[in-house]
Amino acid sequence: MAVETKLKPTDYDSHFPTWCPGCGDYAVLLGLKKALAELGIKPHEVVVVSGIGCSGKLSDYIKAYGFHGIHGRVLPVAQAIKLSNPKLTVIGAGGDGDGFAIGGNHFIHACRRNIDITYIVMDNQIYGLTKGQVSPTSLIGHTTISTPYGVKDSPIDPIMIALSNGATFVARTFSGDGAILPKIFMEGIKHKGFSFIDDISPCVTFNRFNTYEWYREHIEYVDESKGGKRDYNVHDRLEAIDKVKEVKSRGKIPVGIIFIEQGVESGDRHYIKDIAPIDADLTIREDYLEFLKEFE
Ligand SMILES: Cc1ncc(C[n+]2csc(CCOP(=O)(O)OP(=O)(O)O)c2C)c(N)n1
Ligand code: SF4
Ligand SMILES: [Mg+2]
Repeated sequence: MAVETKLKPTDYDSHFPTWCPGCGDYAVLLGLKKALAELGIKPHEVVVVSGIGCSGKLSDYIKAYGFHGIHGRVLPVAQAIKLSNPKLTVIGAGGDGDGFAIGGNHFIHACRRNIDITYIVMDNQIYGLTKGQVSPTSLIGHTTISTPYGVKDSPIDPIMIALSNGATFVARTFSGDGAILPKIFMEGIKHKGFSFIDDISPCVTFNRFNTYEWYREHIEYVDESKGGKRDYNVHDRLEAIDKVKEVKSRGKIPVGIIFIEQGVESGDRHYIKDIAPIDADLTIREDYLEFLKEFE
């Protein structure tokens, strides 16, 4: 009889990362390995799809199937993989530039489609890989190499975008509190729909304004993860939106599990439920071959 051994985070070890020492992305990598091990999801059952940026290297640093895609296109690829083979656990990973600038439209549509993938954004409020340009989450006044007189535009709020466009699991983590990441990642992975996790992942090299210390002064847990207290119904979308507004009105950044829709299934509000997975019905392929004959 085969003996099942419990998986360990090291079972997902791949190349050693080339991120700068202290980069917040290390905590995401370790948190993800711990979450997958704890859930007993084997490396060959996972696909990590990443975009371009320092954060996008994550798919190279974890032993699993991987797709290091082009800038801003994490979500279409990740959703297509999940639809093609629903048995796989699909993780999307990228940066704030990747996901909210060039990939911003995909983010909105992934929220409303509710396909069962987990999307983790390593949000450092800067373009790290390209050496420190402004990103959609950079704060007003922040001077960067592309905004020498300070950022003029208001930052976007990814949590509010997710909440207002129908995402069914919305959370924020902070790489400075690494111990909390595996638990929230596990909840996101277990959730049967689109899970969005905005990880505050400080860039210690190119963002000298939003440092670990700065975040420690500004974050506020909305749940019991770390010293906080839940004082609203996490399953009520409008209450979650009100809570985020209230925390922000005090100049704070809400962190923790912010919203979980109950009773949803992947793609429940869409035609997607009716699409047969590729391996489920081989007649699809036969039809396709018939179709191709028309062009011979
Ligand atoms: C189509 C396209 N435009 C621009 C770039 C250049 N580029 C590479 S990474 C990047 C931004 C990375 O920022 P972010 O997504 O926040 O990731 P980080 O490096 O901060 O983790 C840009 C603009 C590119 N690779 N492809
Ligand atoms: S440049 Fe910034 S985001 Fe990139 S690895 Fe270094 S600390 Fe991390
Ligand atoms: Mg970034």
